[in-house]
This record gives sequence, C-alpha cells and structure tokens, in this order.
Amino acid sequence: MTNSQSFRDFVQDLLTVEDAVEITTPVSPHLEAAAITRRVYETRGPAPLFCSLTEGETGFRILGAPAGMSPKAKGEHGRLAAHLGLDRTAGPRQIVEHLIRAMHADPVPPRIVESGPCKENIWRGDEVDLRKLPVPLLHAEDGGRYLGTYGFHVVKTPDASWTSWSVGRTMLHGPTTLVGPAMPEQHIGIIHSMWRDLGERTPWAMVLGAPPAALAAAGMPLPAHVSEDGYVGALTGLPVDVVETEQGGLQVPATSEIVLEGWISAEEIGPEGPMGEYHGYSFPEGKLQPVFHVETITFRDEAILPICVAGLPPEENHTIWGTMISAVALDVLRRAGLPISMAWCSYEAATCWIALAVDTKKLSHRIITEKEFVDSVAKVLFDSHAGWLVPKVILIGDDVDITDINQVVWAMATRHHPSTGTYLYPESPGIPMAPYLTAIDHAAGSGGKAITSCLFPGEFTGTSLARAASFGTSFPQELQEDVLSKWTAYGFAAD
Ligand SMILES: Cc1cc2nc3c(=O)[nH]c(=O)nc-3n(C[C@H](O)[C@H](O)[C@H](O)COP(=O)(O)O)c2cc1C
Ligand SMILES: [Mn+2]
Repeated sequence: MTNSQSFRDFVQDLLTVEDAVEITTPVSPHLEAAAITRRVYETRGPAPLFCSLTEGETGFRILGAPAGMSPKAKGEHGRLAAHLGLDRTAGPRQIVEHLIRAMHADPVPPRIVESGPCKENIWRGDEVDLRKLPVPLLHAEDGGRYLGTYGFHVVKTPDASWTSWSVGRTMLHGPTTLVGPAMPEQHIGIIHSMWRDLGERTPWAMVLGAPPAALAAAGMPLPAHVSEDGYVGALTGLPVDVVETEQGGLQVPATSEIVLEGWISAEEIGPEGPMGEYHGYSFPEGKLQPVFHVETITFRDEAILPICVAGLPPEENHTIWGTMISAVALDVLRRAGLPISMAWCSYEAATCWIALAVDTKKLSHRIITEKEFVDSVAKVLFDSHAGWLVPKVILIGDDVDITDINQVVWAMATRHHPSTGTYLYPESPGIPMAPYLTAIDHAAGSGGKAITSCLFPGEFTGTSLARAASFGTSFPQELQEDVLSKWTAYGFAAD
C-alpha cells in the first residue's frame, strides 16, 4: 500500500515530511477550521490536521487543504504529486504525462476484498445521524454545513456495466439527508437519470477520505462509460481494494475513512447552497438539488474527514480539478492530431481558462489560417466532456512556459491582437457555474466560449521575427554558464 492508495498513509507521510501539522488545540468545525484552512491555502502552509474538534462525536478528525500548494522548497505540487504516487518534486508536465499514460493503459479493475479498515465502525438504523460527524461550516455566508467537499459519489448504471466515481459537494439537509448537485452533463447526473427512467431511486454511496489517487480520478473528466476505478488501478499499478457496501450492490475502497451508504431520491429536491465556490465568489442564492438519503455510515477508528474550503485559488478545485482537466484536454487534442504540446488550467485563473501550448514548428508545416486552426481546436475541445468545463482557451507558442503565469500574462499582453485575435463561440454549451453568466445565459444553457490567440502571424509560416530578450535567450550558452558558476563569487546569494 502506498500513499496514493490509502488516505491514512498519505496523511502520515505529510506529517513525516512536515507538510502537515497536527493541531491538538481545540478547534471548532463552525468556521474556525475553515478559516485556518483558508489561510493555509493563501500562505502555502502545511495542511492542518485538526485532532480536537469541539463538535461531533469525539475521535473524528479533519484534514484541511489536502491538495493545497506547498512552498517551493517542499515541492510546490508535492501534495498533488503524492496523490498520484509521484515524487513530491514532480512538476506540471510530469504530472500531466503520468495521468495521460494511464489513460492509454489497460484498465486495472478493482479487487473485492472481504473487509477493510472502513468497516471498523458501523452505524445503522437509529444510530445514523450525520450531525455526529464534525460537519464544518466553511464560509460565514454559506447556506449550510458541508460534509462532502473532498469525497466522491459512487453510483452504478442499472445494468452494472459502468461504475462512476465523481467528486461533488454535499450539504447537510437533515439528520440523515444531504443535498448536492448532480448536473445532467456530469456522470452522476447521467446515471441518476437512468434509474429515474426506471422509476427507481439510485443506489448511492459517498466516500470521504478515499485513496488519494481515487479522489483525483473522481475529479477527472474521463469519458462517459469509463469506470474511474479501473483507471485508478492503471494509474497506481495496483487494483484498488474495495469492499461491498453493507447494503450491497456497490463497492467502496477498503481503506476509506468514512463511507455513507444510501440512495438518491428520484424526485425529492431540497435547498442547497449558496457556498463560496471554485471561481472565488459566493452568490446570495442557493438552488434546489437532489436529496441523498443516508441509511448506513461506516468509518475507521479516529476517522479523518478531508475538507476543501473553496474560494480564491489555489485550492483543490484548481490543483486537482484543473490539473485533471488539463490532462484530459491535452490527450483529446493530441489524439485529434492537433499540434498542441501542453495544456494547463492556470491555477490563478480558477479553472475558468485553459492555456494551450502550440508546437509552432509543427504549426508552420501546415498551410492553415489562424481562423481555421482556432476553429479546429474549438471543434475538438468544445465537443469533449473536459471542454464543457472550461469556457476560455488561450493559445500560445511553445517558446512560452504556459505553466508559468507570468509568462502567460506577458504573452497575452504582447502577442494577442486586440482586434483580430479573439474568436467567439456563443452557442457552445458550457458549465453553468461561471460567475459572469446572466439569467438569459442560464435559460439558454450556454454562456459561450472564447479562444484567445496569442500566436504571431509569422508562427503560421515559420517566419516570426520576434525573439524573447532574456537571460536564457539573449546570451551565448557559454556566457550564461560562466555567469551562473560565478554567481555567489560576484556577491549574490545562492538561488
Ligand atoms: C474539490 C472538488 C470539488 C468539486 N465539486 C464539484 C461539484 O460540486 N459539482 C460538480 O459537478 N463537479 C464538481 N467537481 C468537478 C467534478 O468532480 C469533475 O468535473 C469530474 O469530472 C466529475 O466526474 P464525471 O466526469 O465522472 O462526471 C469538483 C472537483 C473537485 C476536485
Ligand atoms: Mn466519469
């Protein structure tokens, strides 16, 4: 078992490398844990493990910022890399290619085992009361307390051919009920409607404190009918050990911290939200969403509930969701034969834009206008499950490192032609969450998409005259090396 396969091992390892801190001071799940977690994201502090909570039954713990960013010296993407079984030093390119490799490998289906730590404690019948868990209030303006912000839904098609694991939020609705989104474009929505069409409720489980690789895959827009469990096996190289739910019919990872078992009502809806969200805002209105009924709760001893306190980047909607979208989008574009060498949802852009690096050498070998090229990117990306999630696309020549936000800003300011470089796709359907959408957009189900080209005209013909003026490009290699070797001798501090 490695850190990517067990949340408990993952947390232990974070503590060992001092990228998590055990907090024994009593902390309230009512805003205090979230306020600390928010400050941790914003200061790149170690993930807080709250060991003494003032609400909920004793013994439960909370981990904040499970995939928050770390300081450079500790590996900026270390927590994310650890989710995926990579070394903490792995950077965006290594992470994205690792995710893509597993998409092309044969799925490794999960292995059903007899029992596991998630069965150490079982609440059934009258014992089931979600308020016994430390359900946090995450922002003062939220419409309720959120139990599920870093867990995934488990549902299966009626013919059992497709198991879907997907990250989605759930808010406390009653002692044994939750409410949360199940959008028709997301796989939980598709499967929920299959059961509804049969006139049945949807058998459902929610896993909190899942194997980190499983959580990441559940936040990844893999295509419909692809079971995330088999993808996780391919990603980690080992089948996920799963146990049968107490109610039967679904399987959940054996090492999970907390498992909720029940069903989604075919008809019933309840008020959900508002909640501070991934784009960085909170709006005053909630929505009516499906009701999830919890009939059984199983959990590990000293169970740890992970939480994401959504809002200004970077939090897990950016580090996990944004990275997973980047990998799937890059794979879709490459498979279509487009000259795209990297895709990156800049964390700073709150998963509202994706930058694409264009292989300008390959581009120059095609006889194609900018409009034709941009349209071909739009066609491939906007028709994909991943493309639905991100409304804005930026195309930049691959001399720019699109994972460096400073370089992206420089390219947008200096390469984008203000009168000809923006291409609009107003009819393209997209996620209805974008903060700028109007009531008319919501009614139409499309807020539109845009592609911003930062490609120089000469990059289509191999005749671009622009050369970056910088340390790395304006001096002979030999001189650069000489300067670097004498850097401290000049009197500067080492990098
Ligand atoms: C921390 C986090 C929270 C998320 N919350 C939601 C959510 O509440 N609703 C939603 O539709 N997607 C949410 N997502 C994104 C989905 O998990 C993602 O789009 C995934 O692809 C959905 O699974 P599916 O492709 O199997 O439908 C979240 C992702 C992360 C990482
Ligand atoms: Mn899916």
